[in-house]
Amino acid sequence: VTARSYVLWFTGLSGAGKSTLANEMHAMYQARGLNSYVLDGDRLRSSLNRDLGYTPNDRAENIRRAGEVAKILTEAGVIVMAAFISPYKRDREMIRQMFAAGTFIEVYVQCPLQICEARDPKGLYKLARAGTISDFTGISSEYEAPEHPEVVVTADHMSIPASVDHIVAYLKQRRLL
Ligand code: GGZ
Repeated sequence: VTARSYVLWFTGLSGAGKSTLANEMHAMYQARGLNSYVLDGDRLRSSLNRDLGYTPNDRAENIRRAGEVAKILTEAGVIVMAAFISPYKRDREMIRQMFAAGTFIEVYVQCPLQICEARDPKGLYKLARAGTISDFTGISSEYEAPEHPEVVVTADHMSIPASVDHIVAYLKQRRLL
């Protein structure tokens, strides 16, 4: 029996751990023989969305296209992990509307700005503070935290395996796994 497909939509600041978590979830699905795919903002921005920047309008379009791709993949039976900052509530709600009820699962990867900035895996926060990068989320561009996400992982308190377990427990309770 094939499980109903769905999208796990990871939202959070740069450096919060969205991509890492998405990739760990992918490994978990693989181990269970389930077909899943990671759609990553960073990756799409060098391909499908390479014409887009970081203005609110460009982010909206980035998220819209990502949502359409996620939709196509779920229609093909693939479980999708989408990892995008997706800072605006309006854009996330727009994507949610594209999916059948219960098949869009918003996962808030919550991590204080100070910790993301201390991690600064790509040195982008430093560049943003210096003004070299403009419209940087958390520094010079807004992040609207989700009010009613299906799942919250606190990236600064939970280990990666604990975060995966937490999402898995949610999916099991929903009978999606
Ligand atoms: C935010 C930026 C910016 C600005 C470059 N603001 O952590 P990363 O580096 O690897 O991933 C981030 C990625 C953000 O792309 P998304 O498609 O997820 O953003 S959104 O959902 O808001 O459309 C970050 C890098 O691009 N990056 N400049 N100004 N992140």
